[in-house]
Amino acid sequence: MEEGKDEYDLSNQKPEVPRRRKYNEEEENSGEYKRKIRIILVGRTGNGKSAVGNSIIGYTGFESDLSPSSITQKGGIAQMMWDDTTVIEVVDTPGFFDTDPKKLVEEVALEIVESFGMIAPGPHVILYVLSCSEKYTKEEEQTLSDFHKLFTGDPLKHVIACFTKKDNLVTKTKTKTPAEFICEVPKWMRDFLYQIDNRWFFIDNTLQENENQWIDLLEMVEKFKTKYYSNEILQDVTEKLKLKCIEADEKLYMGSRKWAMIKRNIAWQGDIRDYLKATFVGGGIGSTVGGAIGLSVGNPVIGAIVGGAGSSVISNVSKAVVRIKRKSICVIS
Ligand SMILES: Nc1nc2c(ncn2[C@@H]2O[C@H](COP(=O)(O)OP(=O)(O)O)[C@@H](O)[C@H]2O)c(=O)[nH]1
Ligand SMILES: [Mg+2]
Repeated sequence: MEEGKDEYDLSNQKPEVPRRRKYNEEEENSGEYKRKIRIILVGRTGNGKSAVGNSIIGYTGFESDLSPSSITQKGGIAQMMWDDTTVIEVVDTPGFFDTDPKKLVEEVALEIVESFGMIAPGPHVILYVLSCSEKYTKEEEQTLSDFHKLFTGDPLKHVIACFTKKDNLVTKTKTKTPAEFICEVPKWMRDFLYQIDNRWFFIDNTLQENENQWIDLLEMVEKFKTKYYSNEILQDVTEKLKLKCIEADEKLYMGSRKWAMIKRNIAWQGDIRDYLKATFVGGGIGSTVGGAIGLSVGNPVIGAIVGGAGSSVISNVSKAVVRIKRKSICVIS
């Protein structure tokens, strides 16, 4: 040993950075991974959902638009292999809650169910994306109550609040720490953070290498060893997916490539469209805006879900949808 050098001095040993790589879809067939963590990104358009998704997976899997004139409203699914053991599956969502009023009711309903199909049987983590660069508006507060209408039951124990645009906390004139920022958020948001046991995270998505931010975030995510979140809509969508497996007369594993394909296409299947009409349009919309598919209304789905009879519309209509008998042909991961 060198003179004067402490045997236990580890300062020269860089901690090993956990590896992440793009998940190869071919690997889906083998299903050889220890666990899969499903994360759904929700929040208002422009808050940075797609950018967070890309920061997590480490490649451009989602379209994150810089130009305000061409706001992207697309959802999608992308995966990353973490440390060769854990598949991180991220589902990005279009801004359900701030939908373009010109969008058709059916379109938004399809988007929701498509996203729910992709995240089926349910997300382990709901990343509620907020931005720390703008003042919070009434719409942002409204988004939270709309979120509860869509994510019924007990979603909060799965939620992490993710504040993007951390770089904006540092300006020429002042610097704020995330904790200082949190002290100044409006009461409704403080209450929300309290309800999620203060699981908040700040991220700067502009950093080229993202440094180790994604590791810190995934370490937070990792703590969710609990069962995934589900609700009536997710259960129904999952039943539909299982039916597709049965129809295909194959033993399909959730996690298989084919399963992933089915998930991607689920919302466009004829019976899913029927399901949607029954769930969203036939029930709620009918009571509020006349039931015509194609009607253009502000925030239509939320209107559809809560329209008239409050949140019970979901369960009532959902229960009316013919339930498919479970067959143990699909394996839930
Ligand atoms: N400065 C900065 N801009 C960000 C950050 N995250 C996202 N953005 C920008 O915010 C805008 C909206 O991001 P996007 O991911 O498309 O938001 P989405 O509509 O919620 O998916 C884009 O112009 C992004 O480049 C961040 O951490 N810092
Ligand atoms: Mg986006």
